[in-house]
Amino acid sequence: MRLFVALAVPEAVAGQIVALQEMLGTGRLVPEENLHLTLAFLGDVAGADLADLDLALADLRSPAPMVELAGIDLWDEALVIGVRANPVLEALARKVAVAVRGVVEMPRRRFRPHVTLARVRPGDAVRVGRFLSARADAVLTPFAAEGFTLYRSHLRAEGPLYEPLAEYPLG
Ligand code: 2AM
Repeated sequence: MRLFVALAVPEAVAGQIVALQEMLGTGRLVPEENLHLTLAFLGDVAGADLADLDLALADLRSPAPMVELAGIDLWDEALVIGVRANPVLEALARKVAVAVRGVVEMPRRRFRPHVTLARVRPGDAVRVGRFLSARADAVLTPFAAEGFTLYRSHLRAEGPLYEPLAEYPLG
């Protein structure tokens, strides 16, 4: 099963992202219920490892990071909103990686915290350019992440379905 660990985006902030998506007016928008900040992408994990993964994540201790989404950028075909520098969040992502690697292999990748807003194509360039000129410096309301979630991603023709498997408290 395809798994990842992420922070859910609270409703009020998700609403601000939806307003940005409406301004963008092009691309494949990430549905509101799918908005998240990935802490670790595990890829394909055997079902037999799930219980150990759950125990390892449940053991993790971290303060609740204050997350401030700010600054929109285009990473290849992904339009993303970044995160203001955040040592607590970075330490949390490291702890998640250590917990996960105690159970399954996971590729080493630099943690670049972001929330993906939309996926765009070269044909969307004019609208994306206009949107970035107007809103690249967007700053959203900060939120305290009071927990993190282990998600299963079901890939479907109409877009992925993210199924929360377990939630772990922070703070
Ligand atoms: P993205 O938002 O930049 O697309 C579920 O797929 C989540 O895991 C997404 O947030 C995705 O990031 C992230 N992710 C990180 N590495 C990935 C990979 N190699 N393949 C798919 N998703 C990945």
